[in-house]
Amino acid sequence: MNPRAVIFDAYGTLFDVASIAEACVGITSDPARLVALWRAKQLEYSFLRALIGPAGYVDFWQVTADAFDFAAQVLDLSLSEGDRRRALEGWLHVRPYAEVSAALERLARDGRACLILSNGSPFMLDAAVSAAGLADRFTAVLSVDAVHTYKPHPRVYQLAVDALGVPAEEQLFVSSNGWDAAGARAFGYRVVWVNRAGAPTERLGFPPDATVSDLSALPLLVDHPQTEARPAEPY
Ligand code: LAC
Repeated sequence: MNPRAVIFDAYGTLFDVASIAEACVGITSDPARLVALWRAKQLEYSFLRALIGPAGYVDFWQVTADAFDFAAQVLDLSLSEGDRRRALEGWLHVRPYAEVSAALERLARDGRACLILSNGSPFMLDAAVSAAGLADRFTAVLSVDAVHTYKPHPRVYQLAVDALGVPAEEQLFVSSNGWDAAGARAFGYRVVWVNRAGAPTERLGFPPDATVSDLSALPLLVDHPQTEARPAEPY
């Protein structure tokens, strides 16, 4: 593929959102269900706020707090302020997937710029990247907060083009979120979809250039222009 830079989505791609269940132990008998409901509502609110437009923007920390309160009410949880704070702070030390550090190290060794481009607000991203010990792996951590909207709005994908002065088609965008992969492809990036969960292909058009099951295959894919992982499934 030989891109000049590799742009990573954060949550679900580098960081395991399911690990936030550890911060919810003790507040519900089913932390995994709470986190699944929470994450789905968080994404829904981000899409809706982007559609509302500038008046609808609040940062991702607020979106995350609002989604938590909704999910907690669905499950009829009665929580103290301390419980709520502990759960929310789970996002500040969300665990990276096991293969992330080695994959980033390998990409950096080859001299490639690696960036994050995420819905996360800057302090959330900085905290998670630092807690994971990955701060020196990234050339830049870009947040949608700079443009007050959310993925998959094209203004977000423009951020990495502007930051690097490199056209989208010379960069590789990597996301585990199928809708994010489609948005980045529609914008013009080359795209790898990290289908960790064996999820069905999103019916959005704009299929990825390649699909991998985790990030360990990425350095090889990037270094060898002829190498393609499993080709994107036809629609
Ligand atoms: C992000 C969301 C999509 O990191 O998880 O941008």
